Amino acid sequence: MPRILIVSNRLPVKITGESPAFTLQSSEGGLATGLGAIYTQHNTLWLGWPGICATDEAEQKEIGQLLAEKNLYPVYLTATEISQYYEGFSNEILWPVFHYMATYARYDTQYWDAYLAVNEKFCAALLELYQPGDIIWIHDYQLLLLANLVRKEKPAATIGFFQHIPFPSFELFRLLPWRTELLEGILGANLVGFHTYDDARHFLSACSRLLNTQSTFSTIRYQERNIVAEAFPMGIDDEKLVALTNHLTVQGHLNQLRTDFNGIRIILSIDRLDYSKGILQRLQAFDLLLQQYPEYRERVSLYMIVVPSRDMVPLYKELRNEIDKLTGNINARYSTNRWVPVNYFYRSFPLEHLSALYQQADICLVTPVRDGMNLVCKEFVASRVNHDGVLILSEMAGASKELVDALIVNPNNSREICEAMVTALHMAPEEQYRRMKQMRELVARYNVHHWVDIFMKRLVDVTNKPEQRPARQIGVFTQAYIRNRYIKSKKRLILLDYDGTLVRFYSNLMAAFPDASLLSILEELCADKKNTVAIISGRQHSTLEKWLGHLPVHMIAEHGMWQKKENGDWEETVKIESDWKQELLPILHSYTGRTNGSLVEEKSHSLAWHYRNAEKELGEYRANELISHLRYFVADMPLNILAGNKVVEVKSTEVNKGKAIEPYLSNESYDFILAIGDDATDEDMFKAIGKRGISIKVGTNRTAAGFCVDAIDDAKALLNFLPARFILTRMLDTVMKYLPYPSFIKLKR
Ligand code: GDG
Repeated sequence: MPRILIVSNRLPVKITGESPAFTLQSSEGGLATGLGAIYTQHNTLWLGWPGICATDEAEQKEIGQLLAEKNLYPVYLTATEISQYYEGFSNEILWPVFHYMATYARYDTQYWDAYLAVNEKFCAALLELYQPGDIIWIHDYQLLLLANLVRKEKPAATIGFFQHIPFPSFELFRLLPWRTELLEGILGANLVGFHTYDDARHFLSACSRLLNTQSTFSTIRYQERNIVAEAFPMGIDDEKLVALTNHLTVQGHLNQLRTDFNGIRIILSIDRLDYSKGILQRLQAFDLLLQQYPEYRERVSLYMIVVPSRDMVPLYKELRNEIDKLTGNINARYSTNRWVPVNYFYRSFPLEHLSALYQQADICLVTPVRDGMNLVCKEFVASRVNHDGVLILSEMAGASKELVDALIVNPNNSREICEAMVTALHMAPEEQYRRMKQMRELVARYNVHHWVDIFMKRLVDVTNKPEQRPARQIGVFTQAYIRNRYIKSKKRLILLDYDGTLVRFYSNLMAAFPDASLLSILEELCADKKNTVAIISGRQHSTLEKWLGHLPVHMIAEHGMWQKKENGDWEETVKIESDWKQELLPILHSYTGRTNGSLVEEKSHSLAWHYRNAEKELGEYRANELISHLRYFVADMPLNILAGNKVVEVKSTEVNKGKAIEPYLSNESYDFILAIGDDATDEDMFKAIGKRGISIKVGTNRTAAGFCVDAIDDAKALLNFLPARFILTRMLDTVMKYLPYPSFIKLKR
């Protein structure tokens, strides 16, 4: 297991006390809570700012020792760096722009200089720790330049970058004066992760518009490297929260809350102090509730925790003042001797206290105006071990894409939030149970361990993927050489994909039957006793049989699931369970529901989502989203997700065209092997053949195949030409006989 070097602006601890008695405490905040749970369980070092500006060498040494015991390594920052890099560039420029509040941004060039300098400082500290083979995992918007700085020094390093806050749409991102540098910084990574598919899409779009990058699905081609950008929705340590519910201290807090609130229902709100969290709008909605529904006065209280954060930034100071004012105003208007409408706390609480609140609250009100993910809502769900309580969640939080059983609201619409509170206060226990059960399953399944595992697996996967050399275009001479090779050989194997290779795509799947010209090419090839011709397709076997069953061609259907035997019967070659199909079908159907013109095809051991008939842009957008969604969903299942030509297919890893042709390849007597295909599923076939045969990709030169042709007609022309008996072809053969093979066409015997 390689070492993982986590790098983030802050270490996941706070240093308290004074020299010589410093102590460490876990710190609040999404990143610390999420990764803090797992970093101790892996071979992991964590590099970051320890939260204090220790200038004294003795102090630094003492803190360094304390941290090193926990595999934590400090990067010390000066007060000016904190003010300009962290409070300035990160929180007065990047944070507002990335949270769609660009008017709050202050584009100060000094901030930029400090940002660059601190990223360089992190780079130097990281390189001191780095050993070849380590995996570097950089976190968040404070370190957008770091991946590329490291890449310049260590070109072969494995670097992942995860952004915890949203990535804005291009129209917002382009406002940044340093937009190009920032993108280039991120592109130093091999894998770039975001919480939601929309964030990943915005990033891909910014790269393509500002840097002119090419991207296919989630892979960006930039400066001769591939960078993958995908969604990895972050989870929480749900088991820890569940275990906490029985904790003695938590039970104590619970009893206290029950006594204090004695029948008064609690609406819970927990956030860091931040304008992106929609705290003021939430207070307005609560105010509206008390105005419009006086019957809730003395019956419902808002329990609002605001954790101090960035309070040195002027905007945050102002926000705090406004929250204080509005809370005071509500309390002044409605408080009675036995009831306070808003129980407001401007401080942080121990997790045990939060756990009690999560359990005791009737409603959790999470209404950020923008949030990368939001972990509070997931923590609330995990703590509801009795499957009760209602979550009201903003549609602007990344979590709303997953927790669809919450009451979803627009955080700027105080009337809607107010009505959602009323609905929640009246929600029947059965309905609460149904919604909470679904959400709990989801939170448990996609927990923080799952998040780390799949990010790491994907990082290793994308980093180790060999760079493909562009395939050679087949011209007249190459064609002639191939024919020469063909003529000289004694036993030939010709493997042909069907759709996109021999026939064009049709809107109607069943309209792609072979025309007379194709049938004649196949007949001609089959007529030669030296040839074994096999059609190897993702199509269902019944369809292939209907269209080509009368020809003496070998046939492999559903990427290898079915094979036609010598006696003409079809045989299911791989025996595997396909229970997973029932689990995935609803997901695929939900995409069909949202994408006019798309359809789901259920095969015996695979599922395909076709979007050929969908509006082009929408189809591609949804296909990417689906792939991203499925990749997360099937991470623990032995399934492959394939992006074909206008189709996304999920199938067992046991089945692919490479495996399907193994029995043929094990026959040593073939001295001429030719394979032609057009999409991702054919790549397995090309890889299996390797240098033993001639592989040809139709349509693109980014392939494992050795050669490529532009179009189906070129592939058919080649197949037509191989056995041709025209005078001219024969003359050409004679010439070719005396010319040596160029190296690229020499085949391994
Ligand atoms: C960023 C992104 C993304 C809160 N109060 C106390 C306390 N907390 C803990 C919560 C939760 C965490 O802080 C807050 O996490 P969020 O996700 O809600 O928000 P951010 O801090 O803004 O996090 C966000 C996240 O990164 C992860 O990627 O979800 O979108 O903005 O865990 O429990 N913890 C303790 N006392 C408190 O009073 N102990």
